[in-house]
Amino acid sequence: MFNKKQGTLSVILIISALAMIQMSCAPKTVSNLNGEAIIPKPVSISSTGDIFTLKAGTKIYVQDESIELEQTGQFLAGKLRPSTGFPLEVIVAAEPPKQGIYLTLSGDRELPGGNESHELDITRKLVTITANRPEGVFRAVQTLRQLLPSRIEMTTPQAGPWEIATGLIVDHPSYSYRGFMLDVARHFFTVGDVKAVIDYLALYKMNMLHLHLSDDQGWRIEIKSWPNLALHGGSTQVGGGMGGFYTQEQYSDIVSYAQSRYITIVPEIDMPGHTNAALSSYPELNCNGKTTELYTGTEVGFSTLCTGSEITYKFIDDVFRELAALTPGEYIHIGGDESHVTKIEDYIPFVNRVQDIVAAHGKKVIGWDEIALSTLKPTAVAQHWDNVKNANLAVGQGAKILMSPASRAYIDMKYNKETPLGLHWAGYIEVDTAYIWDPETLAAGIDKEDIIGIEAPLWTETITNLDEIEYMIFPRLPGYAEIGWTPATGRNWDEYKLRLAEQGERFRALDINFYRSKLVPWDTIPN
Ligand code: TNX
Repeated sequence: MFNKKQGTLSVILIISALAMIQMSCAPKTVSNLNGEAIIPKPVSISSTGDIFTLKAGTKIYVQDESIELEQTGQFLAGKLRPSTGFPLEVIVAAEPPKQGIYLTLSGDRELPGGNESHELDITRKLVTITANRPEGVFRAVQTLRQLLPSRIEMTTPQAGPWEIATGLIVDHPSYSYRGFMLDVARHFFTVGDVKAVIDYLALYKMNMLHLHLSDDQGWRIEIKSWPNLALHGGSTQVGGGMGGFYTQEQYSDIVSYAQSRYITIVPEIDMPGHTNAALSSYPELNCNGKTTELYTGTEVGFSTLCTGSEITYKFIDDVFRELAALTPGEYIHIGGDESHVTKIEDYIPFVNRVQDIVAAHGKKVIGWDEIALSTLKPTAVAQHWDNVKNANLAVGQGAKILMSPASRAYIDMKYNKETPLGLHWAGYIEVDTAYIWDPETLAAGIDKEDIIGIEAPLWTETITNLDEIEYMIFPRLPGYAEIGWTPATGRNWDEYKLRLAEQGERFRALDINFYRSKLVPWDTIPN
């Protein structure tokens, strides 16, 4: 029987329930995959106008192929569970499912664009991620994260709905090396800090993390055959703080954490300059046999290994043997920059010999652009930071270039005069300056085929903790990721800044400390 009172009550209940849904999160009225603020911008997106909804019963299926797909399935579930509160079971499937999320390899259907190439095919019931290799599946999972509302990144339960616009995304990177460098020598950062950075790189599909492990102010990796390097050379930092170093076990933990996100660690031991921490740990490395004092200032270019002495090469051989054993990646970085007190006639044979040592341990050399003054091996990579002449010398020898032009890519440069952190010797780098450049047209004589990719180095003379790292890298890092991933023809600042503005909500959900550049319309974000 209809009861008027009950009827009124239920109408009120229905209306307030609807209002609550409305208030919590308005459901998508228009679904347009093409309008999503993905960074880096995918190569191709086509929208089909429908909606896929992640629900309490959604399952993540992985093709019965490799343990790696299952790990990536677990990575995805681990990201989605805290905010959705859904169980999101990961299931190994022999057959493609009818609904849910399905991670699969392309098998015979090789997608163009290499190992990281992938597709996301999103229909009303099913999201299918297909890639040539597991690393492509992992990259696609980052796109999926960005297609969900920003609050998906939060670690406490949030209100749904968890909707994704339907359509097809086909994607692959422009450059195979898309990197970031963290200077852990000027200031030491914990394993936890480095892992946080690795997670930020992963979200924007970056794939290389260069760790600057030694400099005048500190030696940060345990070398068992030369224990004093870390024990003494790692005992301080810029400003005189405690410093620190990674034991080999901790370092391996960083390497495997990165590996699980398909990020390669490139370890750097800088030489023959930038070596005071080593010179201070072992007197025999100095030409005069005397120990130097530890150094906590920020000058550069005053130290050098003794290039004429055999013990120097024994030291380098031991260090690179141990380091190579900890390094699954193909590269070891030998530094080579700003050796102002090494005579050029000593520097050239030194770098040549160090290249042989690295090769003997099965690795390829990367070095700052000055290494091009020596005879480069064809597999060597010169990291262009300063002198275009050096980069041209490298190309002339058949070597490849890693692009880190200081005036564009040095993420330790201040945004503007008011920026409290960072340096400005290479200029001020606002978010637009960081974004609007193209590696292949930057320097005469260096073309696309000469370039392996780009890297944004964070030198840490003025940076002391993760909060400060975040402030310098956000919001510039996603721009470098896009320069490395998206072809220049697909990049435009006026369009990019709108996508970046939407990423601001994601930074907040991830609790990232970022610079609110006035050039970016962060209209939804209070300061
Ligand atoms: C130059 S870049 C250096 C570093 C400093 C940096 C500060 C390079 C290869 N050498 O030693 O930390 O400038 O921006």
